[in-house]
Amino acid sequence: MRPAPITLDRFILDEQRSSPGSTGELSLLLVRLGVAAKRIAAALAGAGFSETLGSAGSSNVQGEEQKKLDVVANDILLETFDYGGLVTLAASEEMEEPVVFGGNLAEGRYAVLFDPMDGSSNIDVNGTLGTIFSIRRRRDGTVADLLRPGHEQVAAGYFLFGPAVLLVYTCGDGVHLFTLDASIGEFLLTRRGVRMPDRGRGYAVNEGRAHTWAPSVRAFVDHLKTPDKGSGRPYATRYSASLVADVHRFLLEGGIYLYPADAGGTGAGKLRVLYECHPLALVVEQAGGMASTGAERVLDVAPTSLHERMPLAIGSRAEVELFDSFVAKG
Ligand code: AFP
Repeated sequence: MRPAPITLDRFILDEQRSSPGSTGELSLLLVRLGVAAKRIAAALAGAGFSETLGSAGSSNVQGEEQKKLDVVANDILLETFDYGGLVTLAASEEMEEPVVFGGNLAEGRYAVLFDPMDGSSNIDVNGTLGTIFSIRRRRDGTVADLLRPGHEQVAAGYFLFGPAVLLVYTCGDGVHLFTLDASIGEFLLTRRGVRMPDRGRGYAVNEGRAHTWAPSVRAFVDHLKTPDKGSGRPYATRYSASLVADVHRFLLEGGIYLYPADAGGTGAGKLRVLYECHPLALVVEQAGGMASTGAERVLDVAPTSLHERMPLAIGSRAEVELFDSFVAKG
């Protein structure tokens, strides 16, 4: 007889049983995130005929255009956390202020941060998209609970909406990958304890913005493109306009994703510390990779405001260390 597939809920329950002192609340939250992933996947699949493609006619706190599906996914996630006494506070890239779940105030042990629809320029062209989430302990139930270094995350992960729907997460003891089996409507374990290759052959960066980068960043990217058989160069460009999609590729194949600071601007880059960088940094580190600002480990950064941005270099150890050495040389 073939072994029974391991569903997401079975996997999470087994993990819970093997961690002494666990209350089961985090398990429940992860199972609920699995349901949210299916709901968002259904909304994406039906967007072409339910008139949810295109702009919502509004902009988020950063002044970026909101797509209707940014709003739909944001609402689905808020509904996911709004009951059952698990989550006190939720903040997202799409909302100016965090939402406090009044009904959960007494018991909710967690605060959740998320980017509901990462890569939203891909929505209207049927490109790959993702949702990123970060789970933290609730402390005093205020925004200060969220402005903490990334290494304090209890769990983090993402959904990837590509040819298949994937759920990837870590609770700080390895990275596990699940694939949605649409025929039964369940996520099934496809890889336990994912390990990222130490080195890759690909890089992802928006080179159209090279004129805004510091000379050291340009020198690094030029280095990757300069042929040298011995060290596997030139690298291949792999940029999809979705951070989740690119990071997922490098998680499996090795390589580096970069969104450098705009040297002449704020020096902060585009990506949000809390909704994008911290959660993906935890996943990648747990798989043996690295995430750096060029000068600092991403997980050691504590932002001072909710929507703060940072430069990001994330991927295999060899390429991120090399990037850091280029930045250090100046
Ligand atoms: P959106 O979700 O607003 O499209 O941003 C996506 C993103 O944060 C990240 O997923 C991409 O890698 C990056 O921004 C794309 O930004 P550029 O359009 O500047 O290349």
